[in-house]
Amino acid sequence: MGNSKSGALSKELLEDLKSNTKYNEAELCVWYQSFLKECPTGRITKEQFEGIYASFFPNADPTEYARHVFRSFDTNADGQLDFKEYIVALHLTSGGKTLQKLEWAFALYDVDGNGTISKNEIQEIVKSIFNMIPEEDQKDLPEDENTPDKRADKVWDFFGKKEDDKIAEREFIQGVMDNKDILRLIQYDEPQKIKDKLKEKKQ
Ligand SMILES: [Ca+2]
Ligand SMILES: [Ca+2]
Repeated sequence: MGNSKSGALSKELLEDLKSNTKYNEAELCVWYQSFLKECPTGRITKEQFEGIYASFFPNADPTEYARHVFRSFDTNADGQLDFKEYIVALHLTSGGKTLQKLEWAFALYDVDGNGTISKNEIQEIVKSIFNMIPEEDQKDLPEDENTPDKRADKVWDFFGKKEDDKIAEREFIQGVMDNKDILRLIQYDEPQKIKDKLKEKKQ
């Protein structure tokens, strides 16, 4: 514990992060120093986290989505992200292994954390994703997935579920691996949009 106050990573945490993420010791130490610079307390609060998202999406409302993402990264549910949770988040959102990413996606969609996903939970997350899509862009979405409810229906149909059914983690991961459309529907596909916008600007 004393180590964290002196600005160095404990050996234990370092070993843990080395084996669970793609980062090596040198990288982790650099991340840690910049983390402490940004967050001298060694913790990121929910408000700070929402602020980061807000700065990325000035034309939309990412608050709800940021809240869900924060919850999915706050594995010990203490309302703050410590360095370990932060690094795991970084790892997952920037090219972690597929299985790890899908486990995280499951945690994101399992809003109440009871181990299964209901249709309501799909609707809730999809709705928060829609809030991040500027209205003018929502008009370009395919007819059968241009509202949160339609999109949730589509996901639910892909899984072959009835209204009150639930999706367990293994089934969720398998389904997403087997069907690229599900993956597309459950995530926010900002990259393509940004690419398109940049293309438009160049022309
Ligand atoms: Ca935490
Ligand atoms: Ca649930």
